[in-house]
Amino acid sequence: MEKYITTPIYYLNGLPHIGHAYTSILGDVMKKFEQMRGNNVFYSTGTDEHGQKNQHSIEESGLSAEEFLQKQSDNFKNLFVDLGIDFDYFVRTSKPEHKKIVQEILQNIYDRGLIVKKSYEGLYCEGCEQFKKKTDLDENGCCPDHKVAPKAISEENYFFRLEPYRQWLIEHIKNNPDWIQPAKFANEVLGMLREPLEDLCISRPKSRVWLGVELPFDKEYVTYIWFDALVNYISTHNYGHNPDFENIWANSNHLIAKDILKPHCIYWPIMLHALGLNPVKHCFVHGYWIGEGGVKMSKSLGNVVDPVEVVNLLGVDALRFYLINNMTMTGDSQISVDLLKQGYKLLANNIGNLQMRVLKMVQKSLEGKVPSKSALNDEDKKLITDIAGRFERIYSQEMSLETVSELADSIMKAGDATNAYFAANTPWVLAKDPTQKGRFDAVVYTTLECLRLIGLALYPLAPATAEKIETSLGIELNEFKAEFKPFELKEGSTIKVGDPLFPIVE
Ligand code: ME8
Repeated sequence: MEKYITTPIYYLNGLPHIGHAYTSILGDVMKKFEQMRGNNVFYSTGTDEHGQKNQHSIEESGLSAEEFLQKQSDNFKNLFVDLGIDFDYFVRTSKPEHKKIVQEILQNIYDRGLIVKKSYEGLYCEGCEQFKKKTDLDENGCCPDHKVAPKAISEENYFFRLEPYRQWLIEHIKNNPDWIQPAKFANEVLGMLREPLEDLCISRPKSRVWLGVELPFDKEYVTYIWFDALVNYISTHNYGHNPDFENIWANSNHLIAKDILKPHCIYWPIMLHALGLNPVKHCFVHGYWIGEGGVKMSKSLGNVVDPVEVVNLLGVDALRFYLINNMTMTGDSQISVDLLKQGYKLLANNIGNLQMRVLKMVQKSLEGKVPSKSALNDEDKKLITDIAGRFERIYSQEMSLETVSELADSIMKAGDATNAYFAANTPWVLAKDPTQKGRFDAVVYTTLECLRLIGLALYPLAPATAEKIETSLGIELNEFKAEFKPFELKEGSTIKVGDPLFPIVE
């Protein structure tokens, strides 16, 4: 089956940070997870290159719009490549192919009388690129996310009516409980749908915003950034010109954080419905990374986690693993360089240590060859089949936030169980006693076989480490598949002791 995974497309007014890195890593983890299950996946991520916020940054930069957008977009793309993210398409909304489809969609709904022009007064938050109601603001009259008072704006604009679709959307949420996951976010959307929906302002006069897609029916205006940006999910597959489009869309999955729930779960499904398309199949919503101690990350507090710094210090795989293992499903999650270092140490002490100890033993006492499995006892077999069974069960499920987090957790648990088994069976004592040769072989085989299964399961989260583990066991894998058949490690294969998986860092 072909699956389609998307991330938000990110604004270019700053450098990519840990939050952007997380969602795009999550998409890659889900892609690899599904590929291991035998599915084809098309994965897109990218940058949102229009709107007032980007426009102000261009004006401040002294660069031309094209130069600025290229430079900033490359920062995201290069970081994602460095993080091992295997995207199939990098969205840039400044591409002509995308702009053309935005205009075709606008013309379509305009011709069908779904857009009206009227004058409007409202409070605009540039940070959110959204109009705000007074009830959306905090006690100081500021946007709760950006802590800035929105600007009063009065102008003539084009509007798309959302209210006629409200009841349909409520029914869709109720009839499709796995659409918005976790369910608490579906409830949040249902809460937003309790009140009538205001018309969505879909234009901006060029006198105020010049960075955008021109309205096809009025050259004095550009398209509202959200209307333009959301279309990326279908322009990527050449909507309106691709006979295979509906098949791809039928298995689509959005990954977003809670900050952009409303555009994705209210504006976007209604836009799609107006076009005669179904909403995305699943919308996975995650919480926010916040600084240690529960404070918001901010430059002034000096607690912003820079993904490039973390990669230089701890490597890509430790960052990927930490992010997937530590995002809680229930709320926000804390992150700092210190917490990441602790996560790194846990990995080093668990999987890193297990691999090094057992391989050194094979090198020293078994001439570097995988020993026989002929004398495995019930305890050995149970450890192996339990670990294989747990991974098998996880990989039998479809990808979701819960599945990938459960995967990370089960890898740590399998590592703990194997380390405990190794310590309890004292193979270094058995090695010295020739009468215990059968037992020694069985303990070492069991440990190696558990390590093989752990390496296989680890691939989506830490691909380079997974490859190193398999190679160290003498296995040449061209492709990682979710096949957790136990006792597959071949007797007599030559192991390779390489560098530690997670070397000590200062
Ligand atoms: O909203 N923790 O772009 P954006 C976790 N262009 N994830 C975070 C995060 C944090 N602290 N900060 C950001 C936009 N993210 C629009 C999207 S889509 C059609 C248009 C991630 O640059 C998370 O995925 O503000 C969040 O939803 C997204 O970045 C917002 O990125």
